[in-house]
Parts: sequence; structure tokens; C-alpha cells
Amino acid sequence: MSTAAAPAAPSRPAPPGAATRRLWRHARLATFAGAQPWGWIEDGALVIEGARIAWVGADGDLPAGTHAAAEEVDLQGALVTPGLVDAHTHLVYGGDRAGEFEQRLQGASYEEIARAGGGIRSTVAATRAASDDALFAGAARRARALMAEGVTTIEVKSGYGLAEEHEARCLAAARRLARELPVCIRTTSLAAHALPPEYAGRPDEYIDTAVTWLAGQRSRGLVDAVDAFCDTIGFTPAQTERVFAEAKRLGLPVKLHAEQLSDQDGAALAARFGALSCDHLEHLSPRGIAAMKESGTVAMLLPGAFYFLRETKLPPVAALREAGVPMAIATDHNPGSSPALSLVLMLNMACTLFRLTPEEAWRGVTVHAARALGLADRGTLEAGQRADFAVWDAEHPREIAYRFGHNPCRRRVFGGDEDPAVTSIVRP
Ligand code: DI6
Ligand code: FE
Repeated sequence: MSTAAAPAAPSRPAPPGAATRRLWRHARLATFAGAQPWGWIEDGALVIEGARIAWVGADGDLPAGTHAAAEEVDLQGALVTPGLVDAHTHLVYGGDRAGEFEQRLQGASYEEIARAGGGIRSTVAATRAASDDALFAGAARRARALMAEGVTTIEVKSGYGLAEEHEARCLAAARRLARELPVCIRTTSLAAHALPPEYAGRPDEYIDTAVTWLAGQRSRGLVDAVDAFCDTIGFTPAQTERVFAEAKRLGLPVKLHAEQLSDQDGAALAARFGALSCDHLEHLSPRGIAAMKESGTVAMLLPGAFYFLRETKLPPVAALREAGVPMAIATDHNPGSSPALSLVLMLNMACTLFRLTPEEAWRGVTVHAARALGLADRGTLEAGQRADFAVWDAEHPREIAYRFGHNPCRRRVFGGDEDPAVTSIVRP
């Protein structure tokens, strides 16, 4: 079916004084709430009041009186899902790493390039050299690309400044995205991403310095969570623990780039600090899985980095499923290991590469992604939740996980308001 012809403007305007109440009717709803697979409602309706969902259910069950007050849109059977949540990105940086891509094609490994001072550190140099406006403009273009596919919440990490001033500039650029674009941004401080050149050979001194930046970032309202890269080319578990201890002291939640290239037992460490998520996890051990289950930590799987680095070791999806650890999916957008700007493509990759079911993949970019950010007010379509949702040219979300290299998002609603930049995209 094609819903591209669905009216872009409400088919019946609101009466004066009722402008904040909107009724979206005759949608196929994947609510991801309740016990039904997909939280499915075949002929559904949403009543939106201001920025919130006031009512969700079968169209035939709409409460009496709703019709009269509401501005109304007939979706003619189009699919509606919660707005997508990209809960792991490194969106703010300068430059690109297309040259490194060529080097890797000629045989150099990601680790070799990193150890030779390229990799993350080359992006650090380009980031430090970029103006505030250039950092913002690059991140805004990338955010817009994600938003065009129905993304309504994006987590953005620092980690390419690696000096107090530059880390703060990157976090401030991320905050500016939320002021200038219709999207919710959650920021994460990732100063423990790589060792900056001025601290070469002195990782402990760098960590001791970097942890002192957190209090200022927090008091300036720049940071919502704290992350670290615990791996052979990142930081040790002991160094990671010092970062987490300061985060805990400041009341900031933690998450971790864990077991991406090797097993450092990072997931168990993060779980001890009640981490929101552990991310990557290709080398996760049964011990790490048990610790994550115990602490309620989300497993954030990143198929873009797995694909782009041509990894062969798969994250232990069957064991995570068996243990009941919630799995989330994100782009991990970054210039080195995952220059992906499509969360919709990640749905397909999560199924094809990691063998998630389409429903697991979808829950991974909605309800479980929201949980990975500690956000209980989004990721499902339920009364009381934020009115963040996407309208798709599809009858069922499995179709969206099945195709790849396309964008079937037709309309995007953020906090109750339709995003005209998505609605107005001209389609064949
Ligand atoms: N793991 C990743 O996949 C990104 N950071 C990290 O710790 C990659 C960052 C980069 O290569 O620029
Ligand atoms: Fe990452």
C-alpha cells in the first residue's frame, strides 16, 4: 500500500480554542505496550493533548465527545509507531575518516590505525580545530538525517574534544541541537574515550584530570550521563571505575562501551554501578550477562560498527534473550567505526547480522532504547507518554525491518507537533 497520498494537513481544522487537541484516526498502531505482540491495534486512534498522548485504543472505542473537540487526521490505515530513539551516537565531531576507510581496505586494522595515532585521535585534532558553529552545523545535518526516519530522541556523546574546553564545546553543540531542532537530545560525557596526545604514556594522569571536568559540566547543565571506553585501545577497568566513582558522587547515571574488541569484564563493572546500558558487547561473557540481568542494565547492540569493522565475533544474542536482558539497537554514529545515519537500516542489520526478530529489533529502537537512556515517558504509545510518533508507508513494522536502503517514514510528530521538514519531502 502507499500512504504517501495521505493528507499532509489535518483534514478537519480544530475549532477555535481547541488547538492543542488532535485526533489521529484509522492507523495501524504498533504501541509496544501491553502483552500483545507489537502492542498491536489494527484500526487504532490516538488522542493527543498538547505534547502528550491522552488516549490510545481501537478507533471504534474512541471516548464519546472526543470527535467534536479534536482537530482530526484520517491516516487511512497507515502504520504508526513510537518515535524512534537513537540511544548511542557520537554526533558531534570535526572532519571525517574516509582516508582511514581506504587504509583499512588496504589491510590496516582499526586497532593498528588507532595505535599509530590515527583513528579517534585524528578526529580529536579535527574537532579541536573546528569552530563552535562548524561543530553545530555538522551535527545538525546528521541529526536531520536521523530525524527524517522518524527519530525523535538522540543520545549524543562527547569524546572527540578530550580537553576540558573542547569537551564542553562538544556537549554545548549537542545541547544547541535541542534548542534549534524539533528533537530531544540526551548528552553523555565520554572524556574517557581515548588518550589525548598531550597525555601520551600517562593514562592515569589523564583520567585523574578528566574526572575533575565532570562537576563543571554538570553544574552548567551540559551532561545527563557518563560513559567510558573500557578496552585494549581505551581505558582499563580500574581507570573506568574511577570515572564511574565520580559520576556516582555527582548523581549521574553511567553506561559503558564494553567488550567491543576484547573481554575486560567491563559489563560486570558497569553493572555494579547500576549502569543504564552496556554497549557493543561482542565479547560479553556469561558472567557479564548475569551481572547485567541482576542490575537491570540494557544490552545496547550496535550492528553498524560490527558491519563496518567487519567483526566476526557476534554478541551473545541468544544468551541475552534467554537471560531476559533487554536489548536495544542504535546507530553508534561516529566517523571511525560506524558512519551510519540510518536507524531504519540498523533494524535490518540487527535482524540479518545479529538474528534478532523484527519485533525485538523494533523494541530495541523504541521501548528498550528509551530505557537505556533512563526515560520512562517515551518508547511506547500509551496514555501519558510524550506524543512522539512516526507515520510510515507500510502496513506492518516487520516490512520496515525487512527492506533496506529506503526511508518509508512519511510523517514525524514531536511533542504533539508535526515536523514539516519530514511531511514536505517530495516523493516519487
Ligand atoms: N567505540 C566505537 O565504536 C567508537 N568509539 C568507541 O569507543 C568509535 C570511535 C571512532 O573510531 O572514532
Ligand atoms: Fe560508540
